[in-house]
Formats: sequence, C-alpha cells, structure tokens
Amino acid sequence: MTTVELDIPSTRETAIPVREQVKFYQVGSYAVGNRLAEEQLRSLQSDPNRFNTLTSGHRACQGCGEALGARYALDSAMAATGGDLVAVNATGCLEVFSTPYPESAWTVPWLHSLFGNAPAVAAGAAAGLRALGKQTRVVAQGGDGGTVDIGMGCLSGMFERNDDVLYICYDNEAYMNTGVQRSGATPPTARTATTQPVGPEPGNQFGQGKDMARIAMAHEIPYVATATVADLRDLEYKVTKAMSIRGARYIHVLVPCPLGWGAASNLTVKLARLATQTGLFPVFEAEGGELTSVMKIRRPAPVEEYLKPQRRFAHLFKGEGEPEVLARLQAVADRNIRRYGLIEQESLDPDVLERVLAAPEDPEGRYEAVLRAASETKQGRAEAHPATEEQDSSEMWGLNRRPAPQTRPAHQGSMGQSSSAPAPASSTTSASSQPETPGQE
Ligand SMILES: Cc1ncc(C[n+]2csc(CCOP(=O)(O)OP(=O)(O)O)c2C)c(N)n1
Ligand code: SF4
Repeated sequence: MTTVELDIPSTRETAIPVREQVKFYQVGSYAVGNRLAEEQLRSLQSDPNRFNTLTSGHRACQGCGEALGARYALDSAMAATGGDLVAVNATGCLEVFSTPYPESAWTVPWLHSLFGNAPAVAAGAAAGLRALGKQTRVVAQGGDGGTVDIGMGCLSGMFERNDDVLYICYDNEAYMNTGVQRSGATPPTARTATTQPVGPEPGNQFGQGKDMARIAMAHEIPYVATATVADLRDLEYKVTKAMSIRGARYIHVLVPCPLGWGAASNLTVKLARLATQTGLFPVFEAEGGELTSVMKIRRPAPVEEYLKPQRRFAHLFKGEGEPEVLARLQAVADRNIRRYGLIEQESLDPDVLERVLAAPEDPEGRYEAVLRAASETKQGRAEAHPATEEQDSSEMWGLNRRPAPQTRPAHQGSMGQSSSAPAPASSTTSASSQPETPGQE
C-alpha cells in the first residue's frame, strides 16, 4: 500500500492510501468541532487516518444531507469492523450519484440492488459470507422510498429472520432520484410532484404515511435508532453501537434534500436540527422493541421555524397563512414531545407545557380516517342497495368500541367535521341501532 506524508500539524501519524487522501481545510484543528475533546473522544471524521468509504467526486447536489449521512454512517461502520464490510445499496439518489458508470465513489465492496430488495440482497450476502466462514459484516442502505414503500416487505422479512444486517434508511421524505414524488415518509402538507398542487388542502394528506422506526420496533429486533445529520457524533455513535450487536438492526436517519425540499443548500444541517428541536423528528434508541434512550431537546422551537425556509411548505405561509394547519402540525410535534419525553416538564414554559399536555394523541387523524372510510363504505353500500343496507359498517368492524379520539384543534377536513366529508359513523346513528342482519353482503 502506498503511503504519503500529509502536511498536517498533528501528533498523530498518517498512513492514508494515496487514492483516499483527505484535504483538511481546517488544518491543525481536527475539524468537525471537537477540538476541545480528548483525542480518543474526537469524532471519527476528525481522524486523518479515518476510513473514507464515500470519496469526494461523487455527483450529489450541493448540501445533500444523504451524502453527508452516508459518509458518516459508512465510515463509522468501516471503523467498527476494521474495514471488513460489504455495503448493499438500493436504487435511489445515493446509488445514482455515487456510481455513474463506469465510476464509483465507494472504497468499500459495494453491491447495487434493485429499488425494492436491498434487505433481501443484504440478508443473502450475510448468509453467503457466513457459509464461507467469513467474519465480514453487511450494511444495507436505501432512501425512504426504497425502505418504507417498495422494500418494506423484504425489510420486514429481514427483521423477522433477525438476519445479521444493519439497515440504514436515509430519509429525505420523498422519491428524490426520480423527481420528488411522494413517499410513505412524506410529512403531512408537504408538496411533492405527486401531491395535490392546489385546492383547499394542497400537499400531502394528513393521516397517511408510515413511521418506519416504530414499525421496526414492533418487530422487537435487537436495535433500532433514529438520527439526523445535525448531530453527526450521535450518528457515528449509533452506527458503531449497531455494529457491536448481531442480528437485525435498523437506523433511520433524517437527511434534508435541498432540491426536493426547496431549501438553501447551506441550511441542511440547520433544518435537520430544527426537525429535532421542534419535536417533529424524535431522536431515540430502542432495544428489543423497548425505548432505551431519547435525545432531549433544550427548548422546543415552533414548527414555523422549521417549515418556513422550505418551499414545499410555502403554501402554509401565503397571504394570511394557514393557522389551523400550522396548529395541527404543531400538535404533531407536541404529541411527539409528550410521547417520547423529549423534554423535562419542569424546564418547559407553563404555556408550552399546557400545549404539550393538551396535544391530541392522533393529530394526524389516522383513527378518524379509518372511521371515515367505514362511513364511506356504508354510504356506498346504501347507495348500491338502498333497501338492504341496514348495518353500520363501523359497528360491524367494532370500530366504535375503540376509544374516541381526544380533542383536536379545529381543522376543515379530517380533523373537524368537513362539509364535504361524511360524518364518522357513530353508534348513536339510527343505522347502527338496527340489529345485525346476516347474509346481506
Ligand atoms: C421497481 C422500480 N420502480 C421504480 C423505479 C424507479 N426509481 C428508481 S429510484 C426511485 C426513487 C428512489 O427514492 P428513495 O428510495 O426515496 O431514494 P432517494 O432517491 O430519495 O434517495 C424510483 C422510483 C425502479 N428503479 N424500480
Ligand atoms: S436530489 Fe436531494 S437526495 Fe438527491 S443528490 Fe440532490 S440533494 Fe441529495
């Protein structure tokens, strides 16, 4: 291996292969803001001898959170395994910008899988390596579309079999590679190329989407964590910890995308920080399905601070703005603060504490959407078979036995009773009081 002497005023020796040379712009500082830390506590990235899995020269947009997250995550996994690592990559931005044929920015053995089967390919790679008697570890990675949508079945199987794979989802909240289409991780009201562009409720609907970290926790796998590119030390720590564990592990990293979010490229880290500081993106760890740690927030930032710099939310601030929609998004953040205990009650201002405690359990309106669907089913049946439709479908499904949603801020649409949406079915309606008549389906 060829080595070079770098002109870095450092007490450490450097032995970086020529092809992986790193330029230190902050020479002598160890960079990455941990100059005051003990040498052994400094970040992996501040080590001039670090592994450099994703080299410069790839074609990510300026300020791409996914490129930043992937570099830190994979460098940490490389360090934790002594470089004995294989990476599997679902189709998506990370794959495309890092490997324009015939080039590659990866210095780690790297496999490109289909859009939807990275967990299965990784599980197969891990099994094959084990069969060969190798200790090589496997990391799989993909965007939120590849993970929470098309790859979710494979991922659930990987979790269920407890395959020895760390799966990392880089969540930029849409299908960015193909032109910013909505994914199951797109937040409510965010505009994408495939959400409602105009009308009374533009942007992604409330009540849809998946919380993949919680779905992973429900599989009771050894380790689940969330992280953002705002706290890269935390990301390093979580990947390192995950690599010390065997079995299926999942890390969900929020990675702002300047292009898809319509945000300035120098706001990537700030937006990721605001996502956590508002409570909209809780950062936590869970082991065996149980929450084991949360990253506390010092002062909850109002959601407007996070939403305003992003053009995908610009419609919420046009003219007189959308105070009811903003209140509903604030309620999502407040519910998260309460659900994950993101802040000590005593350190909250009384008015914020009151708001957090009063936040509804389901501000997204998922439960209400289920009720509405039940009601619409009943309506459809009534129209098709007016004479025979006597049974309240929500009653039939036992939905009315579930606890009623708590008080929500009023909002036209799925929060309050909208004039266009049928009222949720209720056990007090005359239809539901009819006895169940078998054989009417
Ligand atoms: C079966 C299949 N359908 C569609 C595509 C086209 N496609 C490639 S990448 C991509 C979106 C990737 O989105 P995501 O996983 O969120 O990653 P990102 O690009 O945002 O990082 C799509 C739709 C494909 N490659 N294969
Ligand atoms: S579109 Fe977004 S995720 Fe893709 S390279 Fe650009 S900034 Fe990164």
